[in-house]
Order: sequence, then C-alpha cells, then structure tokens
Amino acid sequence: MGEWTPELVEWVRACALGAGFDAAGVAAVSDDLRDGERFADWVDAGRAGEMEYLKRRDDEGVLLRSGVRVAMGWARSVVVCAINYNGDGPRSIEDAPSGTGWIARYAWSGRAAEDGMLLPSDYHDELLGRLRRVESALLERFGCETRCYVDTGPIVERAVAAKAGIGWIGKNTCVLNQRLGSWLLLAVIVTSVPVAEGASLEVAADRCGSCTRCIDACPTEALVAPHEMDASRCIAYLTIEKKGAIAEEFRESMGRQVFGCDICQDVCPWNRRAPVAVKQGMKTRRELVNPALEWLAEMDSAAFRRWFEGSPLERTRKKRLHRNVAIAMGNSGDAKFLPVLEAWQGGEDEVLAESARWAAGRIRKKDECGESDV
Ligand code: B12
Ligand code: SF4
Ligand code: SF4
Repeated sequence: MGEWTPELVEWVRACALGAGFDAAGVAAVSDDLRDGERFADWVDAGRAGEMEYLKRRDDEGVLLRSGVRVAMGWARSVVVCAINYNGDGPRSIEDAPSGTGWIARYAWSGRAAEDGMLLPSDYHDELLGRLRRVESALLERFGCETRCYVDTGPIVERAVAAKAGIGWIGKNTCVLNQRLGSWLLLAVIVTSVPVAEGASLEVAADRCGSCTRCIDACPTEALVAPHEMDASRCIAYLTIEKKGAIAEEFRESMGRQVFGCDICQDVCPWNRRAPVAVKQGMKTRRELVNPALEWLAEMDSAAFRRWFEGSPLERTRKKRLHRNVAIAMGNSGDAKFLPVLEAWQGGEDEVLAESARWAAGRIRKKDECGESDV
C-alpha cells in the first residue's frame, strides 16, 4: 500500500489542484488527546446548542467527533482539500441599500447552465464531485481504504486542516490561509495510508498576532475567547440551524443577517486581498448579494423552490428564512414593512407570527421615539 512521503504529499496536492481545489495537504491521524478533550469540553459546556449531530457517541459513550479513529479505527491519515469561495461582491459590514438583508457569502454560489444562467449550487455537491477525482487517484496509487466527507462526516475538519498545513485556526475559529484568506470550504478524504516516520508535513504559523478584530466585531459575543465559539450564540447557528423561535436576547444583535453571518471574516485583515473565485459552481448569484427583504418575504413555496432548490438555503426552508426576514425587518426600523409583518401575525405559523409581532413592535417603538434606521 505504501506510506506518505513528502513527494507523495506533493503528488496528491497536484491531484487536488488539478481537480479544481485551491489548496491541499495531508494530516497524520494521531491519538493526540488534546483535540478530543477540547471537543468534549466544548460539547459539555453546551456550546453546540441544539446541533444534536455533534453530540453523537459510540456504544461506549465516546463522542464520535472527538477523534478520527473513534468511528474509523483503520484511519491513518486525512487528505484535506480546500476551495476558495470568495464571491465577487461587497462585505456585509459595508453600507448597503436600505431594506436589504444579508445571505452568507458561501451561499451565493451558482452553476452556469448552457444558456449562461446561474442555477443554485451547493458546496457539498460541488466539493464532493472534485473530491471523488482525488479519491480515484488515491485508490489507484495506494489501493487503500478511503471515506470522502464534505461537512457531514464524524470529523472536525478544521482541526485536521490545520494539521495538514492548509492554514492556521484564527481567533474567529476559521481556517485562514496566508494567500487565500478564510473564504475556504473544506473537504476531506480519510485514508488508511500511514505517514512515513520522519516525513514532516508543514503546519502553517499562526498569524493572528495581537489582532482581536473578529472578537470585537461579533454582535452576539459568540467568540467567548480566542479560538473558542459558543455556537449557541452565533448568528450562523441562530439563522440556519436553530429551529423554532430565536431567543429575544439575540434578535437585535442579528441586524440584517437572514442566512448565516460573515462579520468575523469580513473584518479580518487577512481577507482584504483574498482572491475572487470564478470557478464553475462557485459563481456569484447577484440576486443573493444584499437581497431586498421584501423580495424574500413575498416568496411562496414555489418561488422559494425556484430560487433556492439545490442551494444551501434549502436547509432553512421557507419557514425559517421568513422567521429571519421578520427579525431583519424589525431591525431595519422601516415602517414600510408593517403590512407584511401584520399579515404574518395572522398566519398559521406560530413562530413566524411571534417573530413578526416582535418586529412590528420594534418598528412602532422606534417610530414613537423618532429614532432613525439602524
Ligand atoms: C457545526 C458547524 C458550525 C456551527 C459551529 C461553528 C464552530 N465554530 O464550531 C455554526 C452553525 C455556528 C457554523 C458557522 C459557520 N460555519 Co460551520 N461548520 C460546522 C461543522 C459541521 C462542525 C464544526 C465543529 O465540529 N465544531 C466544534 C468545535 C469545537 O470545533 P472547532 O471550533 O472547529 O474547534 C476544533 C479545532 O479547531 C481545534 N482547535 C480549536 N482551537 C484551536 C486552537 C489551536 C491553536 C489549534 C491548533 C486547534 C484548535 O480543536 C477543536 C476541537 O477539535 C463544520 C464541518 C466539520 N465537519 O468540521 C463546518 C465548518 C467549520 N463551517 C464552515 C463555515 C464556512 C461556516 C460559516 C463561515 C458559514 C456562515 N457564513 O454562516 C460560519 C463561520 C462561523 C465561525 N466563525 O466559525 C467551514 C469552515 C471553513 C473554514 N475556513 O474554517 C466548515 C469546515 C465546513 C466546510 N466543510 O467547509 N458552523
Ligand atoms: S459568524 Fe457572526 S455571530 Fe458567529 S462568531 Fe462570527 S461574527 Fe459572531
Ligand atoms: S480578525 Fe484578527 S484575530 Fe480574527 S482571525 Fe483575523 S487576524 Fe485573527
């Protein structure tokens, strides 16, 4: 079967670049307890919120994600591939037309159809297709055991990405590459190929220095310490993962984010010169950059499917997207949204009705106080 040598790491990196990735590396799977303990402490502290999949355990009660070998005893290394998804558009922290919301950058992606129109695309599919090409080369070269994952495997992708030299883990918890910035999505191939003794694989130096911009900018104080997030406070969690009502304490701080959040990456100096991705499947759908809240609000199920089927927004469905839109409308302070908020209050969806009631109350209160828009 063979083992990883520096030359073979170079070889697989070339395969990954050929398949359309922007960076790749190999991490040895070790039984280093530090990551496992960090992950277990994080879950035990309630940081995972209601993301039950992060809390899954094996028959002996060990958290599946606390080490690669917990679920895959045969694993010896992980090939980590990263792709740049930096769309051609503004940052969320820049001035935007009034009455617009924010959809996270990674969800702007589109795939050009034959007529040039951009159809929704999802990074899970886009990356998995490319990853399979790298896997084929690995199977041919090593005849080894492999598993491909984009996001969904029992593995903490950022921890292995750092070990594979893709970048360092920033204080905002994202993997940052000196050349590419942090607009990176990760895909991994767990393999049974061991790393040759003495074959040192480069690890990137931490270049955050004394900067704390991401921690200072986070509106919900989700970055509770450098490199540590309380995901249950993160706007990405609240807008995408959280089902039901969003706790009132976070609603004002959510601002105009309706799907995900990019603030702690938008303020990062390493993203200032990040290259723009123009790859097939990663093209920017203009309509998703600063989308009008009214446009999102008026979508019925058919329109939602048309715009978002096959895109990451499918995850929230129309139901949660509208809940988020209601909150963003409330935060805009704009009385033009009162009619739609009133209509939602009369509807069958109780969570939406309550969010809309909160939002309308916030707009009216602002009107009474004569406050200007946020
Ligand atoms: C759950 C999840 C979330 C949750 C929780 C995020 C979090 N920080 O944990 C929520 C919904 C909030 C979220 C948000 C986002 N996510 Co997310 N998410 C995941 C998922 C599925 C699991 C992450 C996880 O296990 N978290 C648990 C904690 C404990 O892990 P961790 O913070 O990564 O910490 C570990 C290591 O970093 C390491 N470690 C921690 N500190 C330090 C310090 C040092 C010095 C070292 C060496 C190691 C180290 O030990 C920890 C435990 O093992 C991964 C995919 C995957 N399978 O890994 C994607 C993933 C992390 N998400 C991703 C993305 C793109 C996002 C968003 C940008 C989307 C958006 N715009 O809304 C935001 C970013 C928010 C942010 N600042 O992190 C990418 C990140 C790519 C990157 N460049 O880092 C991933 C890898 C998905 C992918 N396949 O590309 N996400
Ligand atoms: S994604 Fe937004 S809410 Fe989450 S940690 Fe970053 S700035 Fe805070
Ligand atoms: S904003 Fe500063 S501290 Fe945060 S990840 Fe970027 S360089 Fe690191």
